[in-house]
Amino acid sequence: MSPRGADQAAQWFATQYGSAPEGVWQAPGRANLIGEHTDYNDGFVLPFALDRGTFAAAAPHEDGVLELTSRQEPGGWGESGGNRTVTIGLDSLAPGSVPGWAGYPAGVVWALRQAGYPVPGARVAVDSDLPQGAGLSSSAALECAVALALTELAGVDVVRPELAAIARRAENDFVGVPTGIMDQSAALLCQVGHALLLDCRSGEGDSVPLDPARSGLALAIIDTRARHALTESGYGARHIECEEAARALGVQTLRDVPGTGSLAALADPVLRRRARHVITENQRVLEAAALLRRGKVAGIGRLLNESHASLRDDFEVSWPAADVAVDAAVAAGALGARMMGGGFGGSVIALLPQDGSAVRDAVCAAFRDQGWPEPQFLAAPPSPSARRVL
Ligand code: GAF
Repeated sequence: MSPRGADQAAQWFATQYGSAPEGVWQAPGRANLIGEHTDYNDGFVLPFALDRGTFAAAAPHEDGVLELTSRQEPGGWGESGGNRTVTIGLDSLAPGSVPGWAGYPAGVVWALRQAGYPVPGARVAVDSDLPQGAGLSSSAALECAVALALTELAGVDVVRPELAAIARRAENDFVGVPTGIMDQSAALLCQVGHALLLDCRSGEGDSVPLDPARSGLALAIIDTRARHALTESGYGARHIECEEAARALGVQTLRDVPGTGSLAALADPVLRRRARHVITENQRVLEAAALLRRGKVAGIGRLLNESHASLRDDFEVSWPAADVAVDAAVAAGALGARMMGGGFGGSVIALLPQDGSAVRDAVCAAFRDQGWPEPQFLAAPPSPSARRVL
C-alpha cells in the first residue's frame, strides 16, 4: 500500500483531533480466488490480499473513551459539534449498541475486552481506498486495521489467527452479521505473491504461490457497481439453509458430507442444491490449490467457470450484472471468471491474458447494451496482509 495513503490517514487524524497519531496501520481488502460460502460450513477457501485497504491512524486516549472518525462516512450517529467524530464510552459497549460503520471498530474493542485483552481508550481516524459494498471485504479490513492498531498501542501481543477470530466476533456478535472467518483471515494472514489455502475447521492456513504473470496471465477484479450489504442480503438465509441441510444429512456441517452421492438422502430440492454447491466448491478449492502448487495457473480458469455456475444455479447468490460480466469476459478470451464474495452485488474475479483490453472492452460493451453504468476494473496483485505503515 502506498505510503501516500498512510500520510493521508495521518493528516486526517491531525485534522480531526488536532495532534499527530502515534502510528498508522493498514489492512487489505481481499479477493477470493475460489471457495465461496464454504467458510461457515467448516470448508476450504483460497483468498488473497489486495493492494488496497483500510487505514487506521490511532493514538491512545487519556480519558479512556473510544473516539472514531472516518473520511468516508458522515458522523451521523453521535456526531459532536462541527466535526465528524463518534465518541463511545468503553464501559457502555454492548452488542447492537453502536449503529452504522462505527459498530465495526467498536465491536473490535468489545471483542478484544471479552477475550481478556483490556485495550484502553483510543482516538482512531479511518481512511480507505477500497470501494465499499463491492464484495472486497471493506468491513473486515476496517476491523483488522483497528484490531492491529489497538493491540499494538496497548502493547499486547495477540497471534494473528486469534486476532482474526476476535475481529470475526466483532462482526458476528457485536454488529450481528453471521459471516465466516475467511475475510478476517485473509486480511491478517495472506502473504505477498501467494493465496491462502485455509481450512476453516482446523484454522490451518497454507500459503500457495499465486503468480499469474509467470504464465502470461493476470487476475482482474470487475466491480459491477451493483451494491450489496451482507446485513440486508440473503447471506444469513443461505447460512441457515446450510445448517438445515447438514442436520437433515446427520452431519455436524456440510464439510462432513463425503461427496454428492450422499445428496439423494435430502428430500428438499432447494437444500439439495445448496449442499451440492458447498460440496463441489470444496473440491474445486483443493483442486485449484493443487494446480497452483504445480504452477498451472491456466488450469484455474475452468474451476472459476464451474464455481460461477454453481453459485448462480445451485446456491442462487449471483446477480444479473455478475452473470453478464462473466459471460462477456469468457466470450472475449478470459480463461475463467466468477462472482466473488457473499453475492447479490459486488465484484467478479477473472483470469485474463496479460493484455486484458479485449475482455475489458467486451464487458464494458455488454454493460452499455444493458444500459448499466460502466463497471470498474481493478488490478489484483496478491499483496501483503495487515501491517503498520507509519
Ligand atoms: C462474505 C463473508 F464475510 C465471508 O465470511 C464468506 O462467507 C463470503 O461472503 C462468501 O464466501 O465475504
